[in-house]
Amino acid sequence: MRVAIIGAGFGGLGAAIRLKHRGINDFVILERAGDVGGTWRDNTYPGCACDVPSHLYSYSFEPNPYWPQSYSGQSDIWAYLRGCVDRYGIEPHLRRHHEVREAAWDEQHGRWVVDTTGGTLTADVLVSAAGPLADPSVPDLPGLDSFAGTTFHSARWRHDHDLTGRRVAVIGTGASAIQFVPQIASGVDRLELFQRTPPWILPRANRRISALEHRLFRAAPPVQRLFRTGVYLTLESTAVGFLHPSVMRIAQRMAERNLRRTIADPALRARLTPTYRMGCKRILLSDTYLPTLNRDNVNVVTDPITEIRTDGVVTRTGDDSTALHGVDTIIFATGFHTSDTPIAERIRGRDGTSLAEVWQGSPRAYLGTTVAGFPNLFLLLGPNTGLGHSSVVFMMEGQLDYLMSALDYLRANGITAVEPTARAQEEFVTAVDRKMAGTVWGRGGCHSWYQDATGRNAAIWPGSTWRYRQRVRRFDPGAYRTVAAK
Ligand code: N01
Repeated sequence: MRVAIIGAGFGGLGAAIRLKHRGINDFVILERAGDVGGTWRDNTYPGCACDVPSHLYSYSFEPNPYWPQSYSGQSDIWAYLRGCVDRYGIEPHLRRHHEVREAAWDEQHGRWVVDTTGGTLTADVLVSAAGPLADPSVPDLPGLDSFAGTTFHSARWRHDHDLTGRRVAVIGTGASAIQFVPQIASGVDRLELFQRTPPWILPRANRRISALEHRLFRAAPPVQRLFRTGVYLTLESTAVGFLHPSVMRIAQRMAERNLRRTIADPALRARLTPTYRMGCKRILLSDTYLPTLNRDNVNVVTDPITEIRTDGVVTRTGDDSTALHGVDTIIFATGFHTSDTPIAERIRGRDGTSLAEVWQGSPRAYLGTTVAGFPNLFLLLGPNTGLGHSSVVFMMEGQLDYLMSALDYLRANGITAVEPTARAQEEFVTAVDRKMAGTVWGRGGCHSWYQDATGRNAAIWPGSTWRYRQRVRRFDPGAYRTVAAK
């Protein structure tokens, strides 16, 4: 059995390691870039770090006793992933600079034909670990091409462009912006921060992990496992708030107090106060973002952007006139192509139709992992497997359990291919939607990247992670149509 994995980030490397554990060595990882790491390779903006505690945001089968901080930075996480490549002997399976141009199911031979920039190959099973937050999204603002200065997206930081003394526009105030704005504000001449919707922000409470703890975790792995379980249970208990919006009001009051304590100017505070219920967009953690907005050289602009001119960003002011915010650099912190991820246009199923064509802007999958019409395709962090409260690595490991169990089933029963029935998939999606309706993410809460083109929340798993892990613990052939080997 040959497996092709798309992407060498957390998901793809995790799949590779689990395949090796299972004794399956005939696999390749197709990586479009020159190195592994996925989002932790690409996002190098100042202050980039994980907002999930490191001991949980790492593989359960590869604990790292030496995480330097409770919320580790990009370089430590990237180093951890590269270390996994060495420790598990993944290098021979890696195909760098192999961007998938098309992966099409060949019904006649019962296999995937994968066309990449480095050549064509075939595989029995295709695992897409391309990542839900891999392709930066830059809004199509009128006049953007005419801008005379420098523009870039936060996920493609231009380290060759010194920001010292510059007039900088930052567009967007999500998880990325709140991490780098405090890092750059003191060095720039002026920072114009364009906020469309204010985020809810809670204190981050990061801390350095002591040398004593490192020694303890190294010497006694069960202690580290216990610690990880403690972190997991703490985060998992916050799920109650997301599932029952009334409980979330307590956290909302904490965030309001945080805002009152930090921002003295009532006009600025009003602009920074969200008007939607907490949790329906990602809750952000920072101790430095709000204080930075008090700086004299930082201006929070809440008027809508109408166009970009050669010398700056134009907004429509309250009295219906316009204002030009003169800048020489524009940084887009405007998120990613999520429900319209490019890889979906490149994966073609049994009848030649692409995932994007089937989904029509509204991604759906059985257990967020397999898709009707796409035999032997497994998605890691597919639709409705993202989280607002805990570690997606935990969810992804559940999907890897499911994948391994499915491969066992194929091998043990001489089956060429499995594909979920349309009915099983629809029932799963309906159950997810029903559950979602009562949560903080239900329709009508707020607009966020969690929603797809139809307004459906296609990103979040609306339940406990434990429940999801139970669902994907074992492959369930009853939900599948199977094709026996010829
Ligand atoms: O992107 P976002 P991000 N005009 O989509 C605004 C993960 N992550 O890169 O809210 C003006 O959250 C948009 O405004 P609005 C994490 O899962 C994790 O910051 O849509 N503004 C918003 O303010 C996160 O959720 C870590 O009204 C426009 C911002 O741009 C996900 O990545 C760290 C606009 C986009 O925010 C994405 O975060 C960083 C327009 N046309 C990121 N279009 C960790 O710590 C968009 N915006 C693990």
